[in-house]
Amino acid sequence: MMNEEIARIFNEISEYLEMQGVAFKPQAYSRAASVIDSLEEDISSIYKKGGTKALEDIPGVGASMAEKMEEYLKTGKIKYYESLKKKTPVDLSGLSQIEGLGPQKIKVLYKKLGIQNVDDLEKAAETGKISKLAGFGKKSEENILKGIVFTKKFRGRYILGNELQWIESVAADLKRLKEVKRLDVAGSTRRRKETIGDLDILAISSNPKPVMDYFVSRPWVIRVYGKGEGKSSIKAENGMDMDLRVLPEKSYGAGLLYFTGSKEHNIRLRELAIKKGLKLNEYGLFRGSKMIAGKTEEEIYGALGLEYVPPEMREDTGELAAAINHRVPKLIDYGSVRGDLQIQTDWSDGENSIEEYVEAARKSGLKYIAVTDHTKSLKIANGLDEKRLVKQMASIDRLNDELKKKKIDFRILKGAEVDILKDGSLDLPDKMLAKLDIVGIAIHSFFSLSEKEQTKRLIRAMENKYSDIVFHPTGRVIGHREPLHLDMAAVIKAAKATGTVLEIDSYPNRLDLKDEYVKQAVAAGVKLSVDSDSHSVSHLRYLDLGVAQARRGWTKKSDVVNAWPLEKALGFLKK
Ligand code: DGT
Ligand code: CA
Ligand code: CA
Ligand code: ZN
Repeated sequence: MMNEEIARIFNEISEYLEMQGVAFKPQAYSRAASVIDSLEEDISSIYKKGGTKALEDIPGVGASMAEKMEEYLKTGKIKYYESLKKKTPVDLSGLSQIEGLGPQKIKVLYKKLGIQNVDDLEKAAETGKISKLAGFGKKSEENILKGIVFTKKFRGRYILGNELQWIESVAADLKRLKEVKRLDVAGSTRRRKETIGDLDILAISSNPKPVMDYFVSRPWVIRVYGKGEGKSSIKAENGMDMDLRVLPEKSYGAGLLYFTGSKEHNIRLRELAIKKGLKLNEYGLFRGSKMIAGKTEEEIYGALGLEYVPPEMREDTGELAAAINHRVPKLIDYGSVRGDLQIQTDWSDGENSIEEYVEAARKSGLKYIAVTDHTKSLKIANGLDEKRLVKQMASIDRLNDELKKKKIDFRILKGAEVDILKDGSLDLPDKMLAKLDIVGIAIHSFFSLSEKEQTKRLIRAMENKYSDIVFHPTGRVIGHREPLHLDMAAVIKAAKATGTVLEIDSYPNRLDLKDEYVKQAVAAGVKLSVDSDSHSVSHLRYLDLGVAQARRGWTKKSDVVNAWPLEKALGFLKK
């Protein structure tokens, strides 16, 4: 919203002025910023009603600030701010997040060492340059390094799957209040983006005060940035920032649409509205001053002549064209995976026995699982050689017999996560592979081969007639390991040609394939599997994260082999 944006700019102006050693003015700007940020009414509507005079009525806002706000509303820019930025081109908001670094110190670091951003800062601290500056010393250099680590860990983005349970418990806690009529977590969380920055929570309530009182006084709140009846902002103990906004029921759909984003999707929608002579904002869809839609998202999409777009698709990757033509795919539903095709047990590096997995999988509604322990080359994971695999297969036969005798509708498939060796050959001989129900193939070594070599290696492995599924195809680990160098277009083409399934690994820091490749694979007619890659029964719950990634890649149920009944899935895999 406009208010937040102006508050952010005023805060930065304050910091720039402080860097220059200007007296009083920095405090004035930062005071005004915090008032503006906690205002109920949007700056643009205040301005519309009473011009700069009305803006001056805002506590702490003087004539020159009101002028700058007017300039921003009219041009989207504040020249004064731009010139301050040019004079000292440093990433102020990034640097001032580091504990103990204020504008004065940032200025010295820039003037003496040319430090413009956190990366520069880290290099300088690591090479001992900061401790040599007057007023810094060894201790503060150490603290800067610690602060950088902390910032990267706590102020960076969060992996959605690691936070989702907690987020859902927070939402459930707030929903319990009798004053809350409806509550949703919007933003990137609702779009199920693999990483999230902050939380944007929306609610309907006719009595917001007790809701806000409750919100800011939760025991896990470590800082309250602002509290009002329309909006409150806090920092949680895990470092995550959170806004709660209370909206009127008649605007709730418009608010939900706006704060779900993505920003790019919003911009496209607004452009479309303008083309139709309408105006769309977070309060509703308007013709002139008459609101024609706003209560629900469906109503707004409908009034714009669009089919409803699920949140996971709202990334401006062609979804509006699909919605205009009423060709939005019917996405795979959450909870529709019937069998998990990648599970590691205590035969290799998993924590639980096959029996424990069967029990947990049945409880979570699955109809089949494939046991896919690692193979012998992966020594650190206690990979299975042929002898142990034969033994495991016999024990799976016994367990399946028991299930049958008890008339339990559940099947355990014999499988393996077969290591792909450097040359693209597989870690088990064909005569072993022939005995398995599910042959998953995966790269766990030689991560840095060139794109040409790595692509050739993977495609050669896919061409083995026993290969069924490529597990975690690109090998990335979010925030930890870059993806393999692969020509994904060639891999997708080979998957289609060989009938090999590509996996969406649902593990929170993998989500591999990622959304973009999922979309390309689906468009090419390649089939997918959504697996948990469980190393413990508690990981089975990640399957819906994989479904989310599938939805972000426009996947239908018919594209996902393990959303099908077992016989049909095996029919496809073994063909
Ligand atoms: P995040 O928090 O970085 O994971 O990503 P989001 O998508 O949750 O973004 P956030 O928290 O900055 O803002 C929440 C939503 O509000 C965003 O998805 C779309 C909307 N929004 C924010 N800023 C703008 C803007 O400047 N223009 C438009 N049209 N929408 C915006
Ligand atoms: Ca957000
Ligand atoms: Ca936000
Ligand atoms: Zn693996």
